[in-house]
Amino acid sequence: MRCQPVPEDKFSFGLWTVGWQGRDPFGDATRRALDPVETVHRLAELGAYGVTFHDDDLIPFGADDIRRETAVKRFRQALDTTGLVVPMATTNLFTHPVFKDGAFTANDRDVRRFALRKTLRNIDLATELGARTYVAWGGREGAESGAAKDVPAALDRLKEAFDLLAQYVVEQGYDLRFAIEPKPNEPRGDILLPTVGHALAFIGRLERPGLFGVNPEVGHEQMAGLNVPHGIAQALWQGKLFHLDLNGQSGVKYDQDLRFGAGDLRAAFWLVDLLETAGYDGPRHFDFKPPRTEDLDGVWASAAGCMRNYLILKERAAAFRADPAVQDALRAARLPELARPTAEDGLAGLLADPTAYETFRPEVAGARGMAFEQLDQLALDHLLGAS
Ligand code: XLS
Ligand code: MN
Ligand code: MN
Repeated sequence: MRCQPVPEDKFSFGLWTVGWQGRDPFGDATRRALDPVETVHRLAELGAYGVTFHDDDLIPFGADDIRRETAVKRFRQALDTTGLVVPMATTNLFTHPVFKDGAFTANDRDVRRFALRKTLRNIDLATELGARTYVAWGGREGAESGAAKDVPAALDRLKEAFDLLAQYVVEQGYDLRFAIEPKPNEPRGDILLPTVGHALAFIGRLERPGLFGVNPEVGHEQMAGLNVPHGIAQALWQGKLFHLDLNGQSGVKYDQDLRFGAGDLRAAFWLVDLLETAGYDGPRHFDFKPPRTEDLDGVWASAAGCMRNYLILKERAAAFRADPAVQDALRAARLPELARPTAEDGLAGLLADPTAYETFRPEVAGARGMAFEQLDQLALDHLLGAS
């Protein structure tokens, strides 16, 4: 089994992931800050192909033009030296106190206008560095109390913001698409567009829906108690999986951002199986936080673990699909039948078919076993390395 990542695997990491210093609501930083240049070199050594960033990860908020240019130049040099690419970038619209009531949906109009300008500025940098996807996570677009946010008005403002961003991209001739990242809560009590489903429905109301897809994060869907492979399967089915954030989460609790494979391992297995069989060819992007118990050695071990676990699960999922016993079990579970249209004879054929109703025997169909347990046990055997 190959556990050593190579650039063709398309593994990418955010600067803010390995760079997280371990500051949480109850404790101070446990690690020093990482220089983005150091991060680029370490990620390349580990076998990643890409690095992503928020504007403020690279250029400190409020930096003057000279500091900005220096930071970008050093970063670009590190990319050139290592061959790492920047497939995606995003905006920090949540750390500075100015965004305490949100950015594109802040009640204060001046804050909304500033948020748009901050985003447009970073879109220029993102495209300069070669990014083709721009992630939009509305971390503070939400509320803690009922009357504080007029939700329909906030959705109008969110639509307005995305329509303006898309207009800018088209007018500049940029080859860039937006991926909206849903999350149910944290840091706000409730966040707008809390799940993949909400985001997909919202995209349909935008002026240029073709430029918008989703960036589902494993843990975010699980924070809402949802089945993440199912959500991602629907995004793929709708042609909207523009990017994704892989990580680990143990059930409905705070956003753990564990390394990929930690937390709900079965969900990780089915997700890798889906991505590898459904033709997704985008980056396998890790958005995780090495726990604050770790020193920098632990940080890099954790990053390597994300990629290693993906590769192991990819091998296990492929072995599951290739196993003749699994193929028999899939037939026994009648998966090929699900792929067959229900009424290829059309509505008229369906209405004229007595076997569909008049002579159909529900008690016989109801008594048929589905053979799912045998199939699932085969999956578990493969996941556990027992086959
Ligand atoms: C936070 C989000 C964030 C986005 C990018 O929960 O996952 O890191 O991915 O802003
Ligand atoms: Mn998260
Ligand atoms: Mn994320």
